[in-house]
Amino acid sequence: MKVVLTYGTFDLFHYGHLLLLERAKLFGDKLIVGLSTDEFNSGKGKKSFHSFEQRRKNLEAIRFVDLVIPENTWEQKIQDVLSHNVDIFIMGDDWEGKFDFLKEFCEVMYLPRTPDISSSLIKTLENK
Ligand code: C2G
Repeated sequence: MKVVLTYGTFDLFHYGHLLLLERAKLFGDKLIVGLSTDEFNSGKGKKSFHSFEQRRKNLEAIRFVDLVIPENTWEQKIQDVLSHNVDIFIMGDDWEGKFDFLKEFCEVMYLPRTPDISSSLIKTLENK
């Protein structure tokens, strides 16, 4: 049973998010998503449009997402990798290199982002 772990805000869920999750699941049998809480987001200087519960509902409806856990801090990743027996940690390549410290505990992969779509783009379109 290969376990894959990724993190994100997944606000205004879109095709780029879906393709990341779909590709991540291909590397294992179980995909765990660490979903940024509203409190953690405000710490990132991000205010998401959708609440944590709404963003979690979106993710839990996805066939290839097996478990959603809260992301409360930057520091929890090592603990999450160990407690969930994670084999592969995957993020989009806008994070290239940022999580290499996890290589001591699991494989680390960065996948190409899907171009031309983002939550912030959707927000600007919504304000038109
Ligand atoms: N993503 C993508 N293509 C896009 C937009 C996003 O592949 N067009 C990927 C990102 O690279 C990330 C995931 O989708 O791996 C979630 O993106 P965000 O919700 O923007 O996550 P972020 O705010 O980067 O938070 O501790 C890590 C953070 O929680 C990541």
